Amino acid sequence: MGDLENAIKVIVDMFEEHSGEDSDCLNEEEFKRMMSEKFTASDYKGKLNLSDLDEAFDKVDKNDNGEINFAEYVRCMCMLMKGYRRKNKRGCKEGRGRKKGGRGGNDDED
Ligand SMILES: [Ca+2]
Ligand SMILES: [Ca+2]
Repeated sequence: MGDLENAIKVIVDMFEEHSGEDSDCLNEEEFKRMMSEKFTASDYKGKLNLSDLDEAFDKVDKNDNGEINFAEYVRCMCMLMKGYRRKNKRGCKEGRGRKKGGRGGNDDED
């Protein structure tokens, strides 16, 4: 399996593994358990403040229904990837200092 396929598999499987059989969602408890098991590094602080799982849950639960569905989970993974990338200061060199386009330094919103 290629690296990308493997990464996708890990992310999807992690959702399946933690969402349980009650519903195709992560409830608050399931979400918190997953985060504390899977994110041991404390430096993912770009978008999600993982030191405060209550806050993280509220942030990820976009429609405020008390559960994380797959779409919200995927968003969460995107936020973590952005945070990881920011942490490692990776990015297009050409992009640095660019002002036009309205995305300069703030890709937090979507
Ligand atoms: Ca569940
Ligand atoms: Ca939700």
